[in-house]
Amino acid sequence: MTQCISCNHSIEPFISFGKQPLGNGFLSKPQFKSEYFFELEVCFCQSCSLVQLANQPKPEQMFNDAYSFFSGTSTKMAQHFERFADDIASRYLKPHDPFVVELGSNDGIMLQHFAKRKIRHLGFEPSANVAAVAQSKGINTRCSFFNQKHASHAASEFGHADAILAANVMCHIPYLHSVMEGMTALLKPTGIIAFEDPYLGDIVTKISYDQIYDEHVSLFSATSVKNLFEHHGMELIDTIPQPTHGGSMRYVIAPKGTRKVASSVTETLAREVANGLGSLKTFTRFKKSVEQSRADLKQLLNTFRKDHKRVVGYAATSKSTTVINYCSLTPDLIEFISDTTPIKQGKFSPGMHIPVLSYERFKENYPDFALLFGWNHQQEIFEKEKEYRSQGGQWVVYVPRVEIIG
Ligand code: DWN
Ligand code: SAH
Repeated sequence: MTQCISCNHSIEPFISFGKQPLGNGFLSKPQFKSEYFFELEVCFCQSCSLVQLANQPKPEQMFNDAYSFFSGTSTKMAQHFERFADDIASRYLKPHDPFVVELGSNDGIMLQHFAKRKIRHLGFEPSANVAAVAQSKGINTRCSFFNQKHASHAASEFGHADAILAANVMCHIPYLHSVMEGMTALLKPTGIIAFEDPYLGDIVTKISYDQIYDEHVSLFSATSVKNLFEHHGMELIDTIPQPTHGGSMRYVIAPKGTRKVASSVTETLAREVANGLGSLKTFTRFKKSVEQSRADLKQLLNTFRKDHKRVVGYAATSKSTTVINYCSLTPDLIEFISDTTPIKQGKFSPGMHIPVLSYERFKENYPDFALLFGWNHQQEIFEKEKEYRSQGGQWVVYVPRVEIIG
């Protein structure tokens, strides 16, 4: 891609992470030989300010019947989605027979709260194995990608939606205009769209470059979201920062002129200008900080190896794939990665092939250092792992900087 997926303007590359495998491409030994790699390069659009990948694997390569991320693996995220659903229900749903649609509803972590209240709902979830979990809980889930065609079919089958929701999904979809057309066809004239994604502002300040991997084709800011939706007669009416995924932003959108625009929108847009999120220079500086972060992490892990310390990765996140491959973290630096997701256990990490083992393996034999790949869940994990620390175990984090937490 050399043109912006939002506005078609030409785009400027500013960092490459080199050849990278699929972020969630956990694999077994016989699959090593045929592993897929692509160049993970990131570009900036000077016209609409969207930060985006230059290339992305095909959606079906990433989202299929063996998708390895199940939303329900974090209890704090489960609470977050309950609050998200409550907020939408109280602020935007009419008392009479409302209808809610969610894109990327995964295992039903959010829609279950509408289902419980007997609110009509529909999830679009292309990854069949996670969709099946939602279906087994009685949540109406269509196993397909959301696009213009499927949205129009849903509108004729179920009627128009009062709210269209998405969490950590919009940033995954390259065919933005098909999604926009689908949303406008499906939404009631009085309806709203609310979606949240990792926020570009946080990624830049925290140097959380691991939010960049195959699935995340866009890194949104309020400016780029506003520009995208304006093309389709929609208006950004609220921006609400979220602590999830290391710093996210919830965007609320409505057909132009139908609702009051909150003062947060002007404030967020102004802050983005002040923080240089519309300037290529910011991203060339970001590249330097990313390189420094890599050097610091490698140096620390090399010292541990020299001192014969045991290092284990904690949580085989999709994000860890970028860090592991960009920093060349080989299995001699990290003994294994502990993860609670059964589908990942017994497999190997994408690219560097570090074994992924069960959480019990971590508990049975604490390492000297645990490298926190699930840094966005730090609070939840530190609460759970008090015992590890009390026995002298130490954490290594790399966001916002490489440091040891004893
Ligand atoms: O955008 C995306 C977000 C929503 O989820 C997707 N593209 C994929 C995925 O990203 P991720 O894998 O980086 O998400 P998390 O939530 O940071 O990490 C989830 C992984 O961490 C799971 O494999 C489970 C594991 N985990 C663990 O082993 N112990 C998580 C917690 C909280 C734990 O205590
Ligand atoms: N909303 C959940 C899941 C996020 S992971 C959460 O925040 O925890 C991203 C999800 O989007 C995956 O379940 C993936 O299968 C789904 N997805 C990817 N492309 C999609 C598309 N075009 N339409 C709907 N869902 C999509």
